[in-house]
Amino acid sequence: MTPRRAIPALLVALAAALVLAPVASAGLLTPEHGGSSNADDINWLYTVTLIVAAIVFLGVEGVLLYSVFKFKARRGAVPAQIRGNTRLEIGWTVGAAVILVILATLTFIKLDDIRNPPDSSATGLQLADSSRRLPPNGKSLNICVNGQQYIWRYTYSADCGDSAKNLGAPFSYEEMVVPVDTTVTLDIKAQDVAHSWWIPELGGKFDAIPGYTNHTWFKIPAKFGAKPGGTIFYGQCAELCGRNHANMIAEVRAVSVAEYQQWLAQRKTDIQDAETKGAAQRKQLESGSTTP
Ligand SMILES: [Cu+2]
Repeated sequence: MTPRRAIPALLVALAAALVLAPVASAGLLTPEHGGSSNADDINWLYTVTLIVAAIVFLGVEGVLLYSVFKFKARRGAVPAQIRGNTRLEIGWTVGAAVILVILATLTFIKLDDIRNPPDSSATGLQLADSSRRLPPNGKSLNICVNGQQYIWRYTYSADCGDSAKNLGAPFSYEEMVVPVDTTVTLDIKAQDVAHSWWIPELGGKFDAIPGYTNHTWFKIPAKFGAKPGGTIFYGQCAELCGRNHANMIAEVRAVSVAEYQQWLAQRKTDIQDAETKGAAQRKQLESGSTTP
């Protein structure tokens, strides 16, 4: 390909990459949402800001293009000067300030809902202690999230700081199972290096940093738990944490409250069985016996 042809081709490829980049990781133009009210609020704020920015962009570009073509002058001609037009200058200063105040006000109103977890519904579960930010009625379910190179571990425990309580608590890797209609609070930690917990449809990214506990929450509407097996929300570690970072995926499976309780009980039994079998095997090996 000649350089003359290569340049337009490269420009088209660049434009396509820029247009398609958000599609790869989020919604078409706005953040993914629909799984939790905090994600919906983030999406709403983003959309409002995008619309205002688009109006400002089109307005400024429109005036610019209009001026360029309308007042096109020959070389050496002096265009009309608008410097010193007090009314115009006050107009665009006040206009910009008003836009800023409106966007800031909307953001602060929505931030409260994004940051503070809402109540669990009447049918939701209560399995958390009071060490973190809780919904107004204090009813929520807590799960400990631990980022490890290269997998997420979830411990289903009300108190993530108390290792004694955590010892017998059920756990799972990669897939977190949660009940719908329940405010789920997460204590997010990392075991080795910095990771980032991110399920796009359930809200923003939260850093998992060694030696520090981060908190977030989500509440999945009842409709997602209606079908057997529930609904799966997919995510990916969002912090470059090493060579297998790309494989550090995460899933949140939302099921009905009854299905969750059943799953949790089964999980407990399975872990206990595995531990008992492991202990028996170890004893056998240590005693030097080869018979099963
Ligand atoms: Cu990572």
